[in-house]
Amino acid sequence: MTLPHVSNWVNGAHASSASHHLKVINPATGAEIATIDATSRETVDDIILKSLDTFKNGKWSKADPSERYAVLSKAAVLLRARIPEFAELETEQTGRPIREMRAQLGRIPEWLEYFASLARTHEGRVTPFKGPVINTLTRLPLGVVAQITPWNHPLLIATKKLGAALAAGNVVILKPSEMAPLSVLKLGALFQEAGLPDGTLQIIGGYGRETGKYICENTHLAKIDLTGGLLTYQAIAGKAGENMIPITAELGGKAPVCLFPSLDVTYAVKAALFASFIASGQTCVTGSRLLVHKDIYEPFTELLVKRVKAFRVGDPKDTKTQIGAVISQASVTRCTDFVERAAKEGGNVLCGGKPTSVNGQGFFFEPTIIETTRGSNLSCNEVFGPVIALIKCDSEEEMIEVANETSFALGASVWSNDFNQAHRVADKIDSGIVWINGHHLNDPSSPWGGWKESGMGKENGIEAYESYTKVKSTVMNYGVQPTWFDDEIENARYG
Ligand code: TXE
Repeated sequence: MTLPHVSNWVNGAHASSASHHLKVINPATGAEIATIDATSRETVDDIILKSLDTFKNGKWSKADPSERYAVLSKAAVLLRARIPEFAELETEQTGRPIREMRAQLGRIPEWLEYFASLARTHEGRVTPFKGPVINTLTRLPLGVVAQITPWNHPLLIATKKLGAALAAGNVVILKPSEMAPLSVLKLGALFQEAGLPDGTLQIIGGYGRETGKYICENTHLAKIDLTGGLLTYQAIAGKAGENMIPITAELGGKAPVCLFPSLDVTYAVKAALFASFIASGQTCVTGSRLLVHKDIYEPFTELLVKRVKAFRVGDPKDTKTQIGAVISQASVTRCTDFVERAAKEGGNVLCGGKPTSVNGQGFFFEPTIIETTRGSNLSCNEVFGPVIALIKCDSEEEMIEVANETSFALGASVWSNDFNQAHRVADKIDSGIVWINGHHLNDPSSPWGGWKESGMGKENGIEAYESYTKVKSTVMNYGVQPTWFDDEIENARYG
């Protein structure tokens, strides 16, 4: 059977197929579902050079903000109308349950609406410059920017990044993950229908270590926006540094979920399930460390294990399925390795712990809870799968210490009915995002990004929009005389 091939989207059309292809696999069945281009360095360089011309011609980079608003708003309408189709495709290429994909995708047009509104309403500034001088600050687009996106939320992350970059007037080179590129490759035609000038959004397929690397090494880029692993950041940072290309990096995490005794135990367990097992634990903010106060630890653990054992692991296309596949065989192996090492370190596997399958196929891993101690491998390192560390803490102080003792600092949640305690703890947690009595909550207006090895810079919000602009300072003098070199002038102003 010949697989459908989806070529790059370049200059407003699907380009003719590249000489090398790569296969996209449905992780829930192991079946090959499509091929995409494995784009060569030569083609990447050519596309970026043409994109530079597109940026310079000003059709989008100098378009009136009201025009950018109109295009992005229309793209939101078009996207909203196609959510059911996109949700099915996301499920097919990621193995995530259809109920998750419908819920997640239902909100992504909001990102385009938000950034459309920012394009239309964002204002420059006038500084309090001394004297008869007016200083205006205006924001200009950066140029040709690269966006390197992952497989776990293919459309959400691409839409977040695109919204900000396009609203600000940039030309975008978008490289989706080779593991789940199909939905993102469909965005080109959608934005074209919305009125985006051809060549403003270029979507390029390929392996990260090849095509991704070629893109990030190109000297014409004005910014790189990566969501991916620390190793990927480290692989691109050197060259980008040499080329003076700034990077926004949204990397991994090891989010603590701090559960205090003022909580009803049933509620605390529901909180933990939600924090830990969305996307089979494959999100950067997965609540991968359950830090539970000793006063509720026993009943909490008993109920938690009961609920996790009852999860419906199954075919992601089935609306009843709660836990789908993980992305690849490599991910299954990684989960297995973490479980084995945790057991060797004295961890207690309370449930799960093994690879599994659905209808005898696919890459699945049993939802797993391992009782462990602070400082263990599982407590400190990211699994990016459904293997969750459970840690008993004796006090509020200990919980804060444990929460802060990994090299990551992206997301964290604090669950307590004691208002003062919730704020006190949230205040002391070292993390880019802290939720109180919530987890995973996300909004286009709310800056999203971590510190330490979780990355730098923000997605979402005015911060993301501004990170796709450069500031121009225009200083208009209406009174300072250029008398500096005149003879014997007192109090002449120089600066
Ligand atoms: O990401 P990769 P992977 C983290 C998480 C996870 C780890 C590995 O910690 O365990 O990353 O996941 C492209 N030059 N997150 O292997 O490889 C690649 O093609 C340029 C966190 O899937 O970093 C893809 O488009 N590009 C995260 C993108 O980088 C390169 C979501 C991400 O892939 C490249 C996913 C290179 N040398 C993973 N190598 C989150 N924050 O949600 C790879 N790429």
